[in-house]
Amino acid sequence: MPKVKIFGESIPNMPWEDKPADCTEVTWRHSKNPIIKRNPTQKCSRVFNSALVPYGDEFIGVFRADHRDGIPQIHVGYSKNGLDWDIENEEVRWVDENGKPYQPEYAYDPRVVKMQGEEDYYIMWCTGFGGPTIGMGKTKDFKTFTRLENAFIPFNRNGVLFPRKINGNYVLLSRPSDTGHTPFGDIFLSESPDMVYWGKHRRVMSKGGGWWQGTKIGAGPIPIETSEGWLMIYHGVCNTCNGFVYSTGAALLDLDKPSKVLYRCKDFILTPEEPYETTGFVDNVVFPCAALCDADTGRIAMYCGAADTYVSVAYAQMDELVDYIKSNSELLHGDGFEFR
Ligand code: BMA
Repeated sequence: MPKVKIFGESIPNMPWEDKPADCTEVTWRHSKNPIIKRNPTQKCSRVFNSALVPYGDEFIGVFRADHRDGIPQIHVGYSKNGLDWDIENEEVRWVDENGKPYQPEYAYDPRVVKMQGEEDYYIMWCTGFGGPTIGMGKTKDFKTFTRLENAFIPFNRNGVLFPRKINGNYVLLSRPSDTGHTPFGDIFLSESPDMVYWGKHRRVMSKGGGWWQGTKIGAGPIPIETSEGWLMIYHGVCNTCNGFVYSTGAALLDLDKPSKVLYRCKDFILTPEEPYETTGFVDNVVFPCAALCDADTGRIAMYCGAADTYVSVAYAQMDELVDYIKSNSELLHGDGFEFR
């Protein structure tokens, strides 16, 4: 049993490999990465920045797939082991709450969560709405998909819902941005009683500190609830002569007031190193959008987009990761600054 209690489900069939004996890092990569390669279906030329949930005793994924015209849409995929995926060639077809077709102009970087106490799985993505912002939808069966109101007006990205209501409200992390390859950005939090009206905005965490996260940061997988706080895995970006570099970081947020940062690891926990991360459509990108965590063993499998071209998996152990975050923590001015 892990020392850190995980308030989540048992996922005995999740992907896992033990840490290699010579590994000195807090995370390690799946030995057969990338698990999704180029051209996985006729229509999809590149699949990356994607998410999944356990579904029965298998897994269902929502994939960001860039089509041959370069425009991204969300595709559903199925897997028995979380590693070998059967991705549908046709994109998700959304309808509004009256059943009328309501297809996003483009859709990228989806996250998916089973909301505690509800039958619905919520999907969030970056949607075209006269500029990028947070699209929101739900499904019970991954066959019919209903769009909800967009959470925000443009420009915003990286919308990530917590897996349960907190103090009676839905809680959404997001990263206000601009219309292009945004050169700034902090993680904010907003609350809603009904998934329609969002308010009580708070700034959770600001960019800065270590240079790897000096340009912008954005939430990644659905936060994982533990006895030490919400584990928030996120991406941090630095700017270089050759463009942005996307690494992965981790922090712990207060369980009742998640706008309050308890610990924030000053160092990245994953950064582009392997060829599939350093070379692709966009070089030097590791972009986590989902994490499976087995409550019984503390095993974590992070699903990352790699170089805007592939999907890869990296592993961590909850106890070790929490220790690492706490013993390398450095809060910045602005972290939880506006929490009340
Ligand atoms: C961001 C998003 C991500 C992408 C990243 C690196 O702005 O568009 O989808 O992975 O840039 O290109």
